[in-house]
Amino acid sequence: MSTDTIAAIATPPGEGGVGIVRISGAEAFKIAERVFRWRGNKPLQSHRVYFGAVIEPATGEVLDRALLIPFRAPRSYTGEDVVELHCHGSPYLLRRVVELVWREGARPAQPGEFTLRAFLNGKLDLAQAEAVADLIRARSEAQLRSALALHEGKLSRHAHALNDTLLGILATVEAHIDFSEELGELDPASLAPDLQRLIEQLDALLHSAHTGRLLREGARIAIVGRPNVGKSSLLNALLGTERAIVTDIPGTTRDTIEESFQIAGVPMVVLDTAGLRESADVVEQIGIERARRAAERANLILFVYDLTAPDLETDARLLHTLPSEIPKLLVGNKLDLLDVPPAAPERLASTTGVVDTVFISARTGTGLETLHQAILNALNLQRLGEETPLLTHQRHIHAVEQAKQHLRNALDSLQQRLPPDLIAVDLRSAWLALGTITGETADEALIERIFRDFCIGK
Ligand SMILES: Nc1nc2c(ncn2[C@@H]2O[C@H](COP(=O)(O)OP(=O)(O)OP(=O)(O)O)[C@@H](O)[C@H]2O)c(=O)[nH]1
Ligand SMILES: [Mg+2]
Repeated sequence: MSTDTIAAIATPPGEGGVGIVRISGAEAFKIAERVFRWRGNKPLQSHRVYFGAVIEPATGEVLDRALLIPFRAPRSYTGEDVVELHCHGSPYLLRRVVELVWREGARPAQPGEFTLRAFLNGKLDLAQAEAVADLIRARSEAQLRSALALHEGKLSRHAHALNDTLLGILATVEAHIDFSEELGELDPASLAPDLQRLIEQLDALLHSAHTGRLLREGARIAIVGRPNVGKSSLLNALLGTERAIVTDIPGTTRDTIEESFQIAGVPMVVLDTAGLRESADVVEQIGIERARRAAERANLILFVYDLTAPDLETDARLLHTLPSEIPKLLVGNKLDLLDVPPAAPERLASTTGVVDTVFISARTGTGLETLHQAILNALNLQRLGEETPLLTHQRHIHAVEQAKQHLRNALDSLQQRLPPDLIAVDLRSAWLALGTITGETADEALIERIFRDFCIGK
């Protein structure tokens, strides 16, 4: 590992109230003392804030009045000596300050290099380092919460515990290789249940991946149904604004409308589509085609029908033409116009993929809260962030899938009473795969790939 001193602007490009230049490495304090003048000029003490001036050491020219915070190793972000210069947030000024710091002996930091050093110094593991990038990119409450959980080490601890159990099993198997005479043959009945349980725990993790991905990318919800049932009204009600045109003319919506919103902090993208019907109108036909495509790419379909003018025959036919594998909520609309409670739409509800029925009035807002809950339930998001950590990264999903496959092989070999060294090979591969989550078993190429995606200054 290189231990030279690195420096970069840590705040985003553009003007801001404050801009930060970060320096990390053995020379950080020395460089800071050359480019910064403060009252008394006594040696810098860790974890204090100094008010002073950034100066050109050669000329004494003042570049900015600024704050300086020194962090002595190992109590810093990177685990090395770190100095932060909090200047005024002018891109030009920050450029001059960082160039001055480079001239005085630091070199420009690579993308993610501060966090890489934190990882190499044991301040963070790989999953936690990835969480730093997630935190920076979080755009909703739910993304923020899942990034914080990852950063705080929830997944790391879980992966670590699973790998510990795995090592225990491996130790038993290896003992049977080394001391086969004393210990006799490996007994499948004694090890199989432990292996089985591990596989189940990995399965539970993989199950959370679906939720994790929805959180990262936002769930796509398509509103579909016959013309005039109130799809655009529902879009407006969900968004709380008059985004889409609503009229009593069937066929009002032509093009698909896509908008972002959140339910309980979970990011969602909702799509309003053209009403589905046979149409001779070319523009409407194209709209209907787009509606079908929107439905095919959705995580959830809200199938809206009109409680006041039910045509269950046609609705059932339409429902059957939608992709059967995508979950659907039946949304009976215009509840405000009914004098009697609506009947359960059994004909429709029996269609494959229909998970629930909700009655609403898009006009008055009745039933919207129930619909929110039904959407979270249908997407399996209602028990967010409980015991099992969420797998939010493709890399972590892959690691768990690999580990599970190796454990399956090990279990097969065990049950077929194959030699213990064969079983040990699979157990070791599973351990290697699972350990890449925290980086315990990650190789250099993997580590480099992860930090390459970071921004400079992080
Ligand atoms: N009373 C009542 N009227 C509603 C409700 N929701 C929609 N409407 C009315 O139903 C008509 C159609 O509403 P839209 O939202 O345009 O229906 P749509 O499904 O988007 O129609 P297309 O875009 O033509 O497919 C309008 O006159 C709305 O005001 C409701 O909950 N109650
Ligand atoms: Mg519409």
